[in-house]
Amino acid sequence: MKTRCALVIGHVDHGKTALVRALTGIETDRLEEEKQRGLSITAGYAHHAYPTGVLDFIDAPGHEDFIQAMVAGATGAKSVLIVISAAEGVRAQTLEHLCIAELLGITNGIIAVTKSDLLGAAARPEQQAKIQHDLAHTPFAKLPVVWCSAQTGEGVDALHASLETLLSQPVGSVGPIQSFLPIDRVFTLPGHGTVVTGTLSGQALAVGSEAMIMPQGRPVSIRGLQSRGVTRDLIHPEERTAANLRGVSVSEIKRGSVLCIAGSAAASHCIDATIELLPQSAHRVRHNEDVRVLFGTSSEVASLRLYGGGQLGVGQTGLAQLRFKKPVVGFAGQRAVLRRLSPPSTLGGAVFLDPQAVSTRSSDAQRVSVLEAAQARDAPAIANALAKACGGAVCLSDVARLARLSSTATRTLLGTGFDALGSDFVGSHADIDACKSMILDALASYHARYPLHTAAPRTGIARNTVAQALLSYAEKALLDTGSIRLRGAGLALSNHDPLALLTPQQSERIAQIENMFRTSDLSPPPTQSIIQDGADHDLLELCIDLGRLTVLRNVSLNQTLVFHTDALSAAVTHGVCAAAKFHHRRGAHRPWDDSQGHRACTGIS
Ligand SMILES: Nc1nc2c(ncn2[C@@H]2O[C@H](COP(=O)(O)OP(=O)(O)OP(=O)(O)O)[C@@H](O)[C@H]2O)c(=O)[nH]1
Ligand SMILES: [Mg+2]
Repeated sequence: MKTRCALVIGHVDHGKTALVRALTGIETDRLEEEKQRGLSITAGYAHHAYPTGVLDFIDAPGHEDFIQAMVAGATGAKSVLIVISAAEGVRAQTLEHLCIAELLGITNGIIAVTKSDLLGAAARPEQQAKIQHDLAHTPFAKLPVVWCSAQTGEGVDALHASLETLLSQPVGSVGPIQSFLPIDRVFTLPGHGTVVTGTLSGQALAVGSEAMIMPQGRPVSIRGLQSRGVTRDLIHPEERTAANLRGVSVSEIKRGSVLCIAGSAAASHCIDATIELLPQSAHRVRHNEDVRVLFGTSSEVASLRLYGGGQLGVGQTGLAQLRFKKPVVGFAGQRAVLRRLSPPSTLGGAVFLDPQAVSTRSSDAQRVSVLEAAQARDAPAIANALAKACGGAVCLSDVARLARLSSTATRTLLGTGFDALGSDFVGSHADIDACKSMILDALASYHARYPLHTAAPRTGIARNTVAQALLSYAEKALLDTGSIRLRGAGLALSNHDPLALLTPQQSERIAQIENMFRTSDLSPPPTQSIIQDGADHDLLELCIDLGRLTVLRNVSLNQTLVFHTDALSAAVTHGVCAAAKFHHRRGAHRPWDDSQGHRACTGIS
């Protein structure tokens, strides 16, 4: 069954509520105050079933004091029913509502010229021409026009016929990837508990789903669902939804909270966005200016931090970070309305690029590159821009969020230009190759500097701009191809051979040192008695690195001795443990421990 949600907008008192009542038989002004004042204050909800599907109507209040309620009502709507009084024509709030609908990306729909009973047939062509003239500069100029009257019922059938066509009209997808229900009402139903309502977007929502109330991060489960008063197991996107929740009380949920699938959204103080100021706005915005941001059912104050600083003039577009005073939750692609704080007026709109941004300097050029790629929804460009900002290892879920794609679709789009570095990280071939070259260069220069060291310590290899995940991946690739090898805890170029680099004098001296340890069997001399200078120390270390000498440390006596490896092997072969023998001789109470490995002898002198 097709469903569509139409936002009913127009100037105050032009007859929106009366027309919705005439179309659906449902009274949307339910508050006592609304009935007494004859004025809509909050959005009202009604629906009508057509042979081809069901249309939900969100009746927005027309008064300019209730713009916030109008924007909250617009959440989830994909079409507009523009209501214009035949007697008055286009007025200020008509234009402001149209402007907000355009900022929210809702531009398809129907124009109903209502209260036709107040205008004689002869005057109608002129009024229609005037209305079309007044709308000429808007994207709504070409929408079908239906004359009607809630009072007499004239044109209501024609309006129904026109509205039914909305069900089959395609609209651009600006929804979230997963189920996302901005909450517009919360109440307790006796015998059932907490119920929230809203217009669903993203994916279908099912009974039993493990969900979350955001930004509070409150886990809840969905006990029951209803749409238009009918109990359902599954609700589809764009349908009005009432969800009975387990695990949360009414007082924990605020207007502006969102019901979403657990783990699918995260709260943040910062949202990066494209900002567009209306050409007709009377005000420009300055870097760091506080503005009111209306999005979903939220209305929050944020400091508008323009990337590049300065100011944004009317009719201009720029990138900005919205810094909120408290955590908020949105989705990439979500549209928002920006309002001046005082006196309130609509400044322009925003399209969220990254709803989980972190606080960023406005001069950060790398972040601007990421956001420009996000504007184009170009997954490889986003990944490359992120790679520059985060050392080459890019979190796949970050790319997916910014590209507004699922992880699977993102991985496919990144294609063969990227390798998986770990469960959720990817790196470009260019960055992987650059990292491999960096490792090879670093090892070559280490070997040139310390030719007698068998390996370079790993800590010295990476520049701190390289992500650990990328480094590990490149290292493993070089090990797999045999370009480098592991030596103890260090790395070496495979062709590095310290013995081949010894001078004749060094070769002679290393043989002497080795021989002294070999002949002393299991009673090795203290190393201090053998080592004469720094050059000897390097040769001793080389013997240890090559495994010709072995370092053993007595933990409890805090002693370290060096044995010739042949002596230890012979002892083991003859069933006599060198360690045990030494243990007996020295009266040690703890076994020997070589857990520090060969390089542990670095401190011997
Ligand atoms: N003559 C005539 N009066 C109408 C018609 N439709 C509505 N009205 C009257 O116009 C007034 C305003 O109607 P509403 O439907 O409350 O207008 P609204 O646009 O919902 O007003 P807000 O929600 O406050 O912006 C009421 O007194 C209605 O009785 C119509 O078709 N013909
Ligand atoms: Mg009304």
